[in-house]
Amino acid sequence: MTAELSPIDRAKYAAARRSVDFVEDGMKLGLGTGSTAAFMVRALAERVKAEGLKLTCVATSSRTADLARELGLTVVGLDEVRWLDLTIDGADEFDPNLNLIKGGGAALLQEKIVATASDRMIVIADAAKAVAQLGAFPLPVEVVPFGWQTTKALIEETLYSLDVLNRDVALRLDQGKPLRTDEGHYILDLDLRRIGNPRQLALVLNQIPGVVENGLFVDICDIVVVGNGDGKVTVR
Ligand code: ABF
Repeated sequence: MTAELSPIDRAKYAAARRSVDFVEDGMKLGLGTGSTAAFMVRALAERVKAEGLKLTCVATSSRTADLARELGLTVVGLDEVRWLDLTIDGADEFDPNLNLIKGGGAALLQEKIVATASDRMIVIADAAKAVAQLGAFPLPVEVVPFGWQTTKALIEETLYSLDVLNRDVALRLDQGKPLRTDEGHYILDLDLRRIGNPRQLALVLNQIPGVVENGLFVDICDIVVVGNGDGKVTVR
């Protein structure tokens, strides 16, 4: 299978396959969103078929739910299980403290709800996602459609006042038509370059009226499974 994959997809595939080793029979499992998570869902479905595992899964997006059901996995709503043993999901960046930027796939709200409602969260990622400091990847911020341009201006003004944003960077906030999420919300991308205090920024952003959630995952991830282009995997 991996022969025809690009090096980055080989890395994602390797991390995804290794993460499935953490799944035990009878688990209630959160399924992430993105291309690495899709490799994981496929590997999980193979293992369920081969070993007859009994799993109850909760998806973090409609596209993950569709893929999982198509592959024969049992997918239920989060409220049906209330709490999960484990969530496995991708990320856009992870730092040495296992804090994450997520949301490049516009699924951050359901991803954060599901990951938080889990005993453990495992992130699967190719090695390029490892950073010394979060922020090179534009930070996704989910806002309600009502007055979203005003919310964007509020975000800019708030971050200017905290010196988190310098005025030339903010002009790059305009990313054209925002992405719509499963909930019909919009995703804005904050091009911050570096985030000195992810915990503070996450709290500040979510206080701004109109902001639903942001892509900073602080103190949520327990383990990162990192895949490399040669197929080797490290677990941190
Ligand atoms: C999802 O996976 C998103 O939160 C994150 O942006 C994305 C990473 O995508 P990929 O695995 O395709 O690199 O969890």
